[in-house]
Amino acid sequence: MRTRAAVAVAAGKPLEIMEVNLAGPKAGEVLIEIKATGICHTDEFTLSGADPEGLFPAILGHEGAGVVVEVGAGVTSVKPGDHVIPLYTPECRACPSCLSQKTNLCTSIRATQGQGLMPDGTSRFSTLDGDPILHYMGCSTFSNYTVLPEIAVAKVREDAPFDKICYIGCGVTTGIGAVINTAKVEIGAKAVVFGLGGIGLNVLQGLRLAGADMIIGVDLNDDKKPMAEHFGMTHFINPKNCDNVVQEIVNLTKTPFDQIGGADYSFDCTGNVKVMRDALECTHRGWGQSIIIGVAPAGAVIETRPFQLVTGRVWKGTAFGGARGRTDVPKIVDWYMDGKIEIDPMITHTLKLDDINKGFDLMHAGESIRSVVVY
Ligand code: NAD
Ligand code: AHE
Ligand code: ZN
Repeated sequence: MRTRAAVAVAAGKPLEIMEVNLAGPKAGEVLIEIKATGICHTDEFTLSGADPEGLFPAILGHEGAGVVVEVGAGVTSVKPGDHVIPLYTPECRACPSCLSQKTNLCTSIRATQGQGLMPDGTSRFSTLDGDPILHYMGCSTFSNYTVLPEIAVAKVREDAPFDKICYIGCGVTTGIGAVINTAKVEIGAKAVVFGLGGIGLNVLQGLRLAGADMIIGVDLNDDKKPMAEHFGMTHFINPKNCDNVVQEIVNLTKTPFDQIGGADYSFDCTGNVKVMRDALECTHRGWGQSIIIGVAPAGAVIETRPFQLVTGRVWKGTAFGGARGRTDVPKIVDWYMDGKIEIDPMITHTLKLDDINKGFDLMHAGESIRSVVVY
């Protein structure tokens, strides 16, 4: 079949909207009509050329929602008409990682996914001249129709709006999951969130759900403050107005009883390795945990004095918020539909596919939280 897609033709170039060929689903695969997709900072990261795994030409996008149109041989868990959210972290329930119950990082198709290919080592997308176009993160939601492995779709309820729940395909689940699954934040905790964008705001609402007492937000952009307060931030620091962010956080978290100070938990949602260091070093001696969510460019490394870890701080990372997609994503859709979590205010812009590059411009200008493309 033919479908319209935004194609990343080369690093640093705007996406090109064009008709492409899409081959039907092979065994174990499903054809999905994407109804809506968010634009995540990770799409920008790959398009910019900073991603060591970035390959071109490719169809980016990994934060979608849509409807199953056709299933390949042997597919049993979804059928045409089912509403689904594509999963860049699949859940096969059979690989060593899934069976370990220690990680959400299913490894069954990771190698081909990183090469922009379906599990059989080929692409379903091609130009009208027949040249292959690569998949991205196994999802390619910047195409109106796409093919995914069955193990990489979460079936969700049919009354949930596509233009909101697409965000659960990455940002919402990543932010809330980092708090609940990875950090396991407890009631009364003091936490710091670095970067108050599409991920950071979801960390904030995760912290509010978990019952944190003090929620400090850090961002270079003062305009992020009102929305962050709406999602539970209790204190704001702009590093531009402060000599030493780490010391400021230590001071804020001190009490008459605890003169050491430091956050119980911190979260990096910037992808900046200097910020990651501050995020670790502002946590409490003896028990502070810092969770890296941000994705850093090729070649970037994190550093700190080992003494920071010797004295009990823990550095952790999280992908997709530690969520097991087929199991957890339908529950998060229920949380949204039941009003336990909010999504609507974070979707600041809704665009047509033809205007998708505007979504990247808005992100660069710091004017959007999430832009969503509706097909
Ligand atoms: P975003 O652009 O919406 O937000 C980033 C925020 O960080 C902005 O508000 C910006 O002003 C702020 N910021 C930038 N530099 C800063 C600094 N030095 N100090 C303080 N604030 C700073 O991006 P997003 O969609 O929220 O994504 C955030 C990061 O998370 C990206 O690196 C993205 O690739 C990554 N990410 C990771 C996962 C995962 O599974 N680990 C999932 C989604 C996104
Ligand atoms: N390809 C990059 C790493 C990108 C990355 O870390 N991706 C996250 C999801 S970001 C979603 O917005 C992830 O899931 N990582 C686990 C994995 O297996 O990719 C690089 O540095 O090579
Ligand atoms: Zn993402």
